[in-house]
Amino acid sequence: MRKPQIIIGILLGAVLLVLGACAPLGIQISYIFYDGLVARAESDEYVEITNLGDQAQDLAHWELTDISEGYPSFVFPSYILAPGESIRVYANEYHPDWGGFSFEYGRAIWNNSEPDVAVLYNSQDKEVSRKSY
Ligand SMILES: [Ca+2]
Ligand SMILES: [Ca+2]
Repeated sequence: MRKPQIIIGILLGAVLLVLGACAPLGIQISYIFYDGLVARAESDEYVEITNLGDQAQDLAHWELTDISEGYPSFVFPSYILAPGESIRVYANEYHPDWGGFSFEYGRAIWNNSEPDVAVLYNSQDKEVSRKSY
């Protein structure tokens, strides 16, 4: 009675593959507020990053970049992002309630008519999340 065991083995493998694909999402770029209300400079544009996983993550040396132009980039200081928590990286505003992160960029970053792509890299330069709008 070998065959049932092989079939069960294959089924188990398939289940594990599906579970792997549904693994916790971890840290994600959850939203890009690209059409700022502040005229011209759009300093209130922001990228929101959310911890959808179940583990806290230190963002030290993580990097957020507009890869459509290749700039600007923001490198995070040490900050523990708790499960379920969201932070924002503003174009050029300071909002302590959202972590107080800013590109400190004098012009609009996120193109209103031709969507840009934001990418988040971890401290090993590995892509963690990518989002457009
Ligand atoms: Ca914009
Ligand atoms: Ca841009």
